[in-house]
Amino acid sequence: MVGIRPLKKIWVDGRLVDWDDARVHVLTHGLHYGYAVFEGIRCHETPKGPAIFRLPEHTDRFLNSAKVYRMKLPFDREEINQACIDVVRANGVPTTYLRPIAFSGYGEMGLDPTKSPVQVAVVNFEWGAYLGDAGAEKGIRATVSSWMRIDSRSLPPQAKCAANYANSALAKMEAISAGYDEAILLNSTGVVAEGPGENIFRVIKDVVSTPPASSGILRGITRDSVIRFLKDEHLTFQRTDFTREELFTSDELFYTGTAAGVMPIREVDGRPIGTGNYPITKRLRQRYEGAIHGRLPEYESWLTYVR
Ligand code: PPE
Repeated sequence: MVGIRPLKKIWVDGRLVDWDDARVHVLTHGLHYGYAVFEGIRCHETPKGPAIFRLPEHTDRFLNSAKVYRMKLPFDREEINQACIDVVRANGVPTTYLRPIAFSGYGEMGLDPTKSPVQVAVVNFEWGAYLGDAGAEKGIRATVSSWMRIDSRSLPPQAKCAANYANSALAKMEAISAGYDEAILLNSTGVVAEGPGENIFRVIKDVVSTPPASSGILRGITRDSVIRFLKDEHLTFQRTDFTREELFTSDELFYTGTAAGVMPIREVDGRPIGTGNYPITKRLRQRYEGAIHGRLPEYESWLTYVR
C-alpha cells in the first residue's frame, strides 16, 4: 500500500533523476543510525503562479541542522534553494510538500558518520491535510504523551534530525492507539514542549503564548509566521512555558506546522478546550492561508515564485 502518488523527477546529488530511480542501498549509513537531517516545506498556487513558502528560512534551518551534526553538505545555500525550485518546475504539480534531506550514505558501517559520503536529495509530492480535513473546522483531539520530548542534552531538538522522529513516532502511535488524533509532549522539566511534528500555542483571554525555543522544541517557521501575525493582529504575545493543567484551562489551543498548518485543538485528555469556538485561532489560520496562497501583499516577501 503506497499512498504517495509518484511524480516525474527527484533531485538527487545535483541532478534530476526519474522518480523510480531515486533509490538507496540498504547499507545506507543514515538508515541504520538515523543520521539524516531534513526539511518540510510547502508550495502553493498563488495568483502569480506556484510559490514556495519561506524557502530561505527552511534552507537556513536545513544548513544549521547539518552544522549541528557536523555534516558537510556538498551543496551551498543557493544550490539547495535552486534544487527546490527545480523539482517543483520539473514535476509541474504546484501544490506539493517538499522534503529536502541530507544523509550519510553508503560507505562504512559503524557509528562514525564521517566515513560515509553525504548525500542530498530534494523530493516534492502531494500531501493533503496532515491532521484530517475535518480537523481545521472542528478542531482535533489531543492527549499528553507518556513519552518525554527529546532534550538538547541528548538529541538537540532544534536540529531537524531523522533520529528525533523516533521519539515523535512513539508519541504519535500512543496517541492514535488511545483514540486521539495527536500527541502533546512535555519536556524534561515537565512543562509543555510541542507536538510530534508541530509547535503549540495557548490562548487565554487575549494573550497568546508559546513555549520558548529553550524549552526543547523545533523553532518552527510556521510558529515564527504566527508570531508575526499576532503582532499584526495587535494581540499580546508571550514566549512562556505552560504546564499540563494550563493546557486544560486554555480558552484556545492550536498546533502550527508546515504539514499541519494552523490547527485548532478542541479537547485534551477528555477536557473540552474553551467554548469550542476558536475566534483567535480562526483569524490566525485565515491569515496563514492568505499568506501561503499569496492573497496578502504584506507577506509576499515570504514567497519564492517558481516560474
Ligand atoms: N516541531 C516539530 C517536532 C516538527 O517536526 C515540526 C515540523 C514543527 C515543530 C513545526 O515546524 P515548521 O514546519 O517549521 O512550522 N514538522 C514537519 C514534519 C512533519 C512530518 O510528519 O514529517 C512538517 O510539518 O513539515
